[in-house]
Amino acid sequence: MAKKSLPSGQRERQDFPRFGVVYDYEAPVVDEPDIEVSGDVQPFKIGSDDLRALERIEIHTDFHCVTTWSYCGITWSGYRFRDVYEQLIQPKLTVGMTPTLLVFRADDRFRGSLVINDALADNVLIADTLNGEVLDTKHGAPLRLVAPNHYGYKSVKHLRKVEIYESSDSYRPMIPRFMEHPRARIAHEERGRWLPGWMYRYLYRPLIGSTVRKMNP
Ligand SMILES: Nc1nc2c(c(=O)[nH]1)N[C@H]1C(S)=C(S)[C@@H](COP(=O)(O)O)O[C@H]1N2
Ligand SMILES: [Mo]
Repeated sequence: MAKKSLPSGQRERQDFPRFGVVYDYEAPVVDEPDIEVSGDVQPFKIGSDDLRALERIEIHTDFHCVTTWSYCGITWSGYRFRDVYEQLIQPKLTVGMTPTLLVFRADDRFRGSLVINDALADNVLIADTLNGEVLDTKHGAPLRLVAPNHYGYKSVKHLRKVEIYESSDSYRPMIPRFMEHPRARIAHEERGRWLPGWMYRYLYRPLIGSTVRKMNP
């Protein structure tokens, strides 16, 4: 049988560990999570009922962390971010306003950004289930962004806020700048901003084991 091909520099693992930068966080149980929208728009909230009125979709995909581990064969379900944007956000924007950058903020203080066209891709989801189970703390309860074409750091867990900006000038990434690529497309190995993609593989690989142990005690 042909060997499954992974994106450049990625290695498959058999488990799907909790991973990331913030590890001392327990997601509170929230029955009806909402999402705040702000930035260059009058702030408002998207409620659980607003989300439920949208089409529920399911995607089958692999997950690729920038540190080079991949976990294959995941099913996420939730709401297509493009539907959220077109039906719930766009109508509130000032006419003539042209968003370029979206910032996603999490309850654990993590944040990530996507340029608008990447956020509106067909397979970007606000997910609330993983492999048929309600999302747990480990993988981003109660709602998480899932952006499968991008390295894991764009898939913000515990999503609380979406900020809409016309300019990306004032956005400060949470992770050090050289580790944050504005697009982070897996297909182009855009692991970070300044060094070539392959170079980050060697910087990051030694950190996987200790991070997995720290985050999955
Ligand atoms: N809120 C939040 N989202 C986050 C992170 C985090 O620390 N906090 N880490 C990111 C990174 S680097 C990765 S690889 C994935 C890991 O997702 P997982 O814990 O479901 O495996 O979450 C991303 N989203
Ligand atoms: Mo990651």
